[in-house]
Amino acid sequence: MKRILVTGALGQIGSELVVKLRELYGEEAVLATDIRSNSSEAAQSGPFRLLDVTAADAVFEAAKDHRADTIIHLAALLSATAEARPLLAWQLNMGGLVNALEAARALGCQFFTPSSIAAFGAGTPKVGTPQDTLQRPLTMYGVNKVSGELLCDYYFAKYGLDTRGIRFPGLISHSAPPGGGTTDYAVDMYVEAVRQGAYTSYIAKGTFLDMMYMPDAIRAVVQLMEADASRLKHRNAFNVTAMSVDPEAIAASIRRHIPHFELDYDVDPVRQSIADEWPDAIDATAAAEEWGFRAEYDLERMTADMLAKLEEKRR
Ligand code: AKB
Repeated sequence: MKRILVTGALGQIGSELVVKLRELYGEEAVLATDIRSNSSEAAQSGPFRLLDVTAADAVFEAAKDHRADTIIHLAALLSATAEARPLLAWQLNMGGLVNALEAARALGCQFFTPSSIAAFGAGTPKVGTPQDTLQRPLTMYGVNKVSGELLCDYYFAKYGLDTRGIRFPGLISHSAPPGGGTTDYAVDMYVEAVRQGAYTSYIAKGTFLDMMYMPDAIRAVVQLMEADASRLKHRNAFNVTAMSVDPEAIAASIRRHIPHFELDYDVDPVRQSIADEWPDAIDATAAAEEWGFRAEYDLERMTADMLAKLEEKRR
């Protein structure tokens, strides 16, 4: 029987992951934690505890009190916020990670934390970005993600801690909104398409980025955590993707359901320069070979589901 502690549980990934984990392992098995509470299903459907991940003792106590055997560490600032507040990003993203790893080490927990396509950077091949390649990002978030990957590999090599991670692309979901990311434009486009039939994108036409629908991302976490360790040649962290799209491709897909949808542009130089550093389309062969992951939602299937769910919410 699993006992899971989730940090950053009320963020974009956590809100859906906690619900799924409770479905799979039981409500009481999953302790959701976050710096603040809200009325979401993740906060209300099982145990919840306020937790600031920069407080090492509090992270350890939360994991110990819950008798956790697994820590899923999600609390972090995303790329655009991290670029605006780099020192805070270092303190939260790296400080929180090392505190969560230390709690996992002390209690012998299996460990998951997400990395990102932001872990690539200048000099990384942009198309077919390999699993193992040059990683020299120029953003604070990217620096945090590469450092985090290395730190998690270190805990595996040095202490035998069962650390596992995924380099997520932009994640698209209809429940909890993302906050402070560069790929958030894609989520905003769907929301505004349903709300007002128009969207102004801060990311330029022709900027291709990997994306994935949240149900695939949630399945990926569960599948990787349950994967047979003897098959894993990599650990921190696996490339995964479902599609490579630019704003025009998403708009064209939306227009198949909302023909009058209008897209225009007012490019934000900061977020555009972050996006320009990231790959256009990554190679996810290692995830397929080592733990059998394949995304189920392509752009058209995701668009149909997103728009239907957003419409349902408006009613
Ligand atoms: C962001 O845009 O910062 C995130 C990411 C790709 O890691 N969605």
